[in-house]
Amino acid sequence: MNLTESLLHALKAHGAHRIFGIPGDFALPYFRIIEESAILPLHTLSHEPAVGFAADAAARVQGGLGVAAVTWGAGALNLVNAVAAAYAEKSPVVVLSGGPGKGEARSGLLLHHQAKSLDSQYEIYAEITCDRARLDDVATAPAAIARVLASALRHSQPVYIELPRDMVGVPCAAVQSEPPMPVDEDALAACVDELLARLANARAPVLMAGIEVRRYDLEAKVAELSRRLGLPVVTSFMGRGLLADADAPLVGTYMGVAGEPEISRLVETSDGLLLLGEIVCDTNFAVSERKIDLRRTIRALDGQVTMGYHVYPDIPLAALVERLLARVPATARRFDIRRAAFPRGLVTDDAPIAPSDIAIAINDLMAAHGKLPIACDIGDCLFTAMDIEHTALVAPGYYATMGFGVPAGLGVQAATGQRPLVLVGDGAFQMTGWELGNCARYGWDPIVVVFNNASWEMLHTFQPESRFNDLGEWRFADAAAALGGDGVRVRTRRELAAALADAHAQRGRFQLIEAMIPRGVLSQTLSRFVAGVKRLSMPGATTAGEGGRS
Ligand code: TPW
Ligand code: MG
Repeated sequence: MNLTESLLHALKAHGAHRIFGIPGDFALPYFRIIEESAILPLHTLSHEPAVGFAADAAARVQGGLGVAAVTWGAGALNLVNAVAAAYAEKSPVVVLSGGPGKGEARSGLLLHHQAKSLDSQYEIYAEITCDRARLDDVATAPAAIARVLASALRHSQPVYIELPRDMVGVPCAAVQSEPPMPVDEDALAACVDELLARLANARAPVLMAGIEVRRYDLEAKVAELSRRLGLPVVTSFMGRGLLADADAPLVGTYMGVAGEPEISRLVETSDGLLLLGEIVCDTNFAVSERKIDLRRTIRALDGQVTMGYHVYPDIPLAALVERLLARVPATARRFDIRRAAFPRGLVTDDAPIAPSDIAIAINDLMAAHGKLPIACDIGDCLFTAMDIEHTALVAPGYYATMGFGVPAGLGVQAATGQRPLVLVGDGAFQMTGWELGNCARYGWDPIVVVFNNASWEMLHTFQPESRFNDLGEWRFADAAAALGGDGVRVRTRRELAAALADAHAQRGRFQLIEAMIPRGVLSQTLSRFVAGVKRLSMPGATTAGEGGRS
């Protein structure tokens, strides 16, 4: 076995199912071994950001590890934003990068793709990964691989592995996985005691499920726990899509002033808010009407549990949830949760399309034909998604990078085999929509809805006086056939409903629906979100809706 095969077997053993990548000369040797060994399938895409987003989404929906394989310098540095997104949102993406061989490092010449020094890339990645290794010694490589992959799974964050190009074929021992980290049972017991006592003393406890619940594959267990504890469950904006198919008393999504008032009241007046795996960030909490006093919450995140001023370090979320389940007896307790109904029944007339019409049309489609997983970009499409039935959703809800939606949809379909629905704005589609051209080679056939308002509308809403947020009106639907799919541009609600039905009926080619939305027409959630952000955190700014538009 050579070094690359040893690495590929270890990736597979740690839960990697496929590799997304783009080669280069520093990467050709290890890409050859990826292809010829066939240990993991390889999907090449067109631009490295998409490689990162697809690998991230695959890890989010399937669990295990996502793998993004690139060349040194131009490739790996193109991937940085996607890996930063995965770091922030805790998606375990393994970055594989080729690298200069040892001899080349001593040549005295600057190497192509070199930024500042031969170590620049490694150091840049130190900032956005939780562990790293350069495999320049076969004696230590197996242990280094084991350590790095264990770190990725333990922290649910990206890691970086560099393969010097003269090392990839060198004979190498197999990787022995690291044993799981032991948990201090006494600390765990004390933590669970205190947590249950706090919940028992609370008048109105609430469980907020965050993304770590999904990352550590705990959805069914957390659903069971919430039933046993009799806790109503909400997700954050970022956690939307969690527990969509679990039997949990899920009330809905907390979005402060942007969301449903009843859910906001439930969360903001709770005296026992249990934040399980929730990233405490501004998109989740900055728009609270009544500021949530975090000292009064119970937080389990990043392998530690915090209650008031008590911190229990080294308590993995999985161990906490399992111990809670062991302590809380199973009851047949059932309680009614009033969940707001999502809008259905699109009026199929000749009125122009508003974002909320797209949500209704999708709810109608899923009611008729079953749910589809959604990959969503940032922009009004993500706020619109809050009006769509609970279904599996991947989206950059916190890091908020544009360009995620289309490649994430490809990652979802590659990983799950399910046909995804991609929701994306025209601005974001300009960034990575081109990746749809890769669908034909792999048999992927996502349904893509482009919210085309010829605008960076979300930015326009924050700063209506600026004209630079107006975009050209690109004809995206016309480009679909050239990329191997079918495209249609729709302007009315009647056309929208028909286009969705047609797209659903057509399998085997990607289906692009370009929904033309008049500038300035927003989803209600985005309008309330922007107004809330301005009122609560940008005092003095003009409010949404002010300012003219030509
Ligand atoms: C990689 C900043 C946040 S939202 C937005 C921008 C430019 C406009 C999105 O336009 P789009 O959607 O896609 O047409 P909509 O509904 O607002 O019209 N660069 C990156 N990520 C982010 N978030 C930005 C810039 C931004
Ligand atoms: Mg737009």
